[in-house]
Amino acid sequence: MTKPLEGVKIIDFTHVQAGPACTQLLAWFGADVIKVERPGAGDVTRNQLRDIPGVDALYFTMLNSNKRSLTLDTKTQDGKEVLERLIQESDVLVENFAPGALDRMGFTWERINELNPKMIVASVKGFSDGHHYDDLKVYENVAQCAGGAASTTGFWDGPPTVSAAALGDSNTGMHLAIGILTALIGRDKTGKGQKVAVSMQDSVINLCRVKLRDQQRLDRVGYLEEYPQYPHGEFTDVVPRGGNAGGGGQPGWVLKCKGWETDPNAYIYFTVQGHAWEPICRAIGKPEWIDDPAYKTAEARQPHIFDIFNTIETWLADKTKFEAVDILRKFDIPCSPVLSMKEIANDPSLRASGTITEVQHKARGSYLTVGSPIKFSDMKPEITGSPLLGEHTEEVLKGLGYSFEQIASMREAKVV
Ligand code: CAO
Repeated sequence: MTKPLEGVKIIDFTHVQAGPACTQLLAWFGADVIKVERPGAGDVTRNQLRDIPGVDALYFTMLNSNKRSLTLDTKTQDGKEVLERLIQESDVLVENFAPGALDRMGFTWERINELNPKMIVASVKGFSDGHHYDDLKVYENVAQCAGGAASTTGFWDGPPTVSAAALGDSNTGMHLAIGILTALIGRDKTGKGQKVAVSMQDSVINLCRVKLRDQQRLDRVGYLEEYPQYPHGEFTDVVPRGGNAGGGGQPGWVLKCKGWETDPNAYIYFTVQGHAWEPICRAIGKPEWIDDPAYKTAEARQPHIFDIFNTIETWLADKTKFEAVDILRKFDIPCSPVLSMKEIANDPSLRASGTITEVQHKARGSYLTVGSPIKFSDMKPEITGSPLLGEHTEEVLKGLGYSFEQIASMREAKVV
């Protein structure tokens, strides 16, 4: 099956998570992604949090599938020449070095554009160009704090909290992938490459859009009716942390199910959808609430919404989270069990759809990874194992016209 990005050649100058998540996605869809790594060392995640001594860590294998690996010291003269040849025949260069690193290496946008005017140069940085923090190095949690996620996540009586979801890293990589694909379509029309830049702060802010909505509502009316602080608690002039409240007009909360005393994930998320009040009452055995003026409307319910949640928890006490959802789904109530990573890893539906997939790796054997969350009617991305460090160095250099002797001498000089 031909994949849509076949024929697109990508120089993958990325490391850690934000950049690799982007190029991995493009590789799944058919792009030839050549990961350029320092000889002898490679992407730092190859060594981070290893579970098998001497074998690439899962941090690396789960973010670098379907790629080729070229080792190259791009600070040497020979290494720069190899990179120049690669640039001349590639479509996209993706990087997420610290600010200025590519320029210091001698590959400014102007130089790359001179070598290949059709080249798209895509970058992830912590903060956008010109921002007063644009010199900072940034990792995931730094971005979550800078992007408004941490100040609005957690409970009101606790500190700002970061999410386990990679809002700063993988999310930024997904934004960058959209930017690259847009630039590729643009290039079809203009024949010219361009620079595409995404900052981690901006990508987090993009996902915190509803919190900026809330700040403006708070500025205007002084309270936020869907937050647990309303109507009994206090609001200041900044959006507070709302615990597990729903972010829209539908109140919701994480509720205890049977076994919560010993199982940290014996919970469901329960949503009180306004127009579904009647089925909710029927589902939880409270038909008398349907027409009770104290419960009938969302406004009437809000002052005692936590009493309502407590009543639902009483109903849930003898049901596992899966049993509860099986009952509630019949009443069309938006809900889900709180799933542990173990449950996700073994979920038959996720295995069948390819969202969780088992991949073979030359040194580690099989491992689980997250496959494509994007499903196509005409393509099923096949996820292959990540490359060993420098596995494709010779193949790539030969493709660039280097002879066996030249490659051997570069190896000798530790250029590759
Ligand atoms: N050959 C020779 N040199 C290479 C090379 C290669 N193949 N690959 C990288 N290098 C060099 C870089 O040129 C840089 O050299 P200089 O500092 O002398 O210019 C050096 O290696 C280190 O790069 P770095 O500063 O990017 O790496 P770091 O570990 O110090 O910082 C990080 C890591 C992630 C904080 C930083 O890269 C960064 O802020 N990136 C942008 C934001 C980002 O993507 N963060 C997400 C990371 S995922 O959590």
